[in-house]
Amino acid sequence: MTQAYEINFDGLVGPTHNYAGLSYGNVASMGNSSAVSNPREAVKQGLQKMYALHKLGIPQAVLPPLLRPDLATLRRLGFTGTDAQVLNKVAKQAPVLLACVSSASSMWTANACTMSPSADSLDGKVHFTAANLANRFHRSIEGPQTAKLLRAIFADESHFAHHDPLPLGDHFGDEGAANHTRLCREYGEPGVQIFVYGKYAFDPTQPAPQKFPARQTREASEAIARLHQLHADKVVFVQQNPAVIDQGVFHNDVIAVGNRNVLFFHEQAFLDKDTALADIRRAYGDDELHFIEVSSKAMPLEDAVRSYLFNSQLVSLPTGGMALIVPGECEANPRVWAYLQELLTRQTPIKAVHVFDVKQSMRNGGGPACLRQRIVLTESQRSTVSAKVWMSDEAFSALNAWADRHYRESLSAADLADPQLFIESEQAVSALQLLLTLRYR
Ligand code: SUG
Repeated sequence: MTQAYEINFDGLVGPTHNYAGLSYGNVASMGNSSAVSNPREAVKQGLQKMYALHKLGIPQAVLPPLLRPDLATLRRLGFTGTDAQVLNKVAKQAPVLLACVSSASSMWTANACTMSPSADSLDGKVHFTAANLANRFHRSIEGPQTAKLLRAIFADESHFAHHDPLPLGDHFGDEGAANHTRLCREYGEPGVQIFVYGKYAFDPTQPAPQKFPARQTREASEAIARLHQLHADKVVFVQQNPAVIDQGVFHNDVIAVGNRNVLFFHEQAFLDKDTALADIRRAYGDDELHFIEVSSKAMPLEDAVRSYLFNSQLVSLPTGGMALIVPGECEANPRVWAYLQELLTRQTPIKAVHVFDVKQSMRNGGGPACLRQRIVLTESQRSTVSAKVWMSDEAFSALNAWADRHYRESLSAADLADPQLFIESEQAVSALQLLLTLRYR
């Protein structure tokens, strides 16, 4: 086995971070529609979390934001004139489109792609499929841009295989790693990949949510497993419980998280839990495997969704054991906090809980786990990445200074039409490209 590391690539929150209520089925996004945001605080909250994990000895890197507002999309939709005229027209004629092309949603890099480590793929390459995010228009424009960004960072074709986003449309709706978990003994060993889907696209007789959308289809998950050349006996497909989607669990990572030999999940997460766990156990083999199941009695679904307990990052500590990286909302909820204290007294690999304030992102339904994409690389794969994406003392202070220079402290819906905001965003992205020595637009 070649040793490999799991690196958290966190999304840097973009300068247009705002609350527009764009995600039907995501209770935080729906509830905070038209609140005033603070983009500078948002990016700094993310940086604090990244830096703290780096200090804990956990490999950490950044993924830069996509440029917003995305004027090219507005021009495709028929808005003409100078940049300022385009913004003025869309603000008057279709403000919801302005909100869509202004969303800083690329910050939730769990949705950027699905990544498979080289140990799992028949051709021995690291595979990436940028997510098409077909279900939400504001997110669907990310896919091709994210694919370009990933190709720019992981450029060495002898190590990395990139796949275009799946065809757009409901049938192949794909939300990336938010519905994908990998279990393994060591990161460099072959692992089990669990693909969680919300519905079958081509078979309407199968169970599906009634109220809110199922963003990931079984057919999309199967396509990714094929593209990534995964061994059939190491892949498990599991249907998410449609009833929890209808209660606001719009991605599986809102109700389950896995790392190495631990799967931490809510009792109601899966449609057929017993079969799911048996399939995972079979694919994993005989080694020690921990299923940490949280009952509805211990944790009503509503508390889980509001606190984002399961949107924690579950990370391996260099000192041994694992830590849960939870949002402040978990500490603020007495039931959730008591549960976490009790969990730490049990004989499980989870030995610590660290709390972070990522409220700016949480108000749009993005917790700690949404903000990061996990990428498993060997040392030789990692050495091919020439961009300065790695977290360090120097990077932390340079990125904070960059945010101070380029980010506003307040943004409302009305501000999105300001042509100056577009200019500021372009300047921020250009400066960041220089800082990271990375061209991605
Ligand atoms: O896709 N929210 C994002 C949150 C993504 C969370 N990611 C994971 N669970 N992995 C979404 O719903 C809200 C934007 C707004 O309403 O302004 C938004 O896009």
